[in-house]
Amino acid sequence: MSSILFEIKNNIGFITLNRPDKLNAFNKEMALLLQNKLDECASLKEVRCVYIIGAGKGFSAGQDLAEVIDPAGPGMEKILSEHYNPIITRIRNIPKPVVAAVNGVAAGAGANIALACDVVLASVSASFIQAFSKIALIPDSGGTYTLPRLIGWQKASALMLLGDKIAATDAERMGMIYKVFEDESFEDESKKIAVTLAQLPTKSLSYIKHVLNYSATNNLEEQLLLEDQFQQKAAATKDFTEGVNAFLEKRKSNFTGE
Ligand code: T3D
Repeated sequence: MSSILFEIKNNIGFITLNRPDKLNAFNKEMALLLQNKLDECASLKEVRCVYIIGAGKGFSAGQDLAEVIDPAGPGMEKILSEHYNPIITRIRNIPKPVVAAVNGVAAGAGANIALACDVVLASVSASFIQAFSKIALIPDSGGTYTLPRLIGWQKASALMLLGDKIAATDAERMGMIYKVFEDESFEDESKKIAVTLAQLPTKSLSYIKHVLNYSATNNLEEQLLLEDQFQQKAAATKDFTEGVNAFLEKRKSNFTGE
């Protein structure tokens, strides 16, 4: 069985992290396959949204710790540069929305991969752990960039130093994630959000994502210029014409993603 399952349905690329016996901890194969599937989603026009979930009861427990000490393993010096960093840059740069459907525990790199996604949803029994300090590592996979921007410096600092487990409902309250759903309805509700995203004007969504990527580092003037530039591009899409016509004709828009 592959460590990543993949199917395309309703214009959504469904990616399942599939090492349920290890709470979907990442080994080299799974990290490289995830990169590969994200590339496939980026290049296929029919994919207008990406949805990532874990198989079984967890989302992902981060790095497979058995692999780290395996002499035949990839080696500590390569794990970030070749496994996780390319996953995070792909998630941030793919010109389509990426949904993290956090169905259970998300720890270490597993948590920070989820938090790098555009819309983070969780089941009520899910949890988030910056587990790194517990094994004398530092947060990676963009965690030191993403988490303070999501929940503020103080909370991020405490969570990273202490490695506390945060329940999904607390994560939602802190602004770490978007929404929590009951366990029983989680897959249905999270997939509904992916379906909605896949029917929205994909190019404009990619421009929103691009402009947001810069908001953490740009000053206001730079950000206003970027908005101006990308608003021109959005206004030149077919979907903008369709959106305005649909509004004036009092009908539902039929966006094609162009
Ligand atoms: O080079 C580098 O390493 C740099 C990269 C770092 C990136 C990172 O992600 S570092 C952080 C790595 N992750 C962790 O430290 C988390 C380790 N796991 C846990 O603390 C706990 O498993 C959880 C809190 C996530 C969940 O606890 P619980 O009680 O629900 O489950 P469990 O019983 O601990 O785990 C179930 C099984 O999954 C178990 O296997 P077994 O005993 O049934 O055969 C456990 O060993 C396995 N598992 C869980 N996490 C990992 C793992 N196996 C390998 N690696 C793991 N990370």
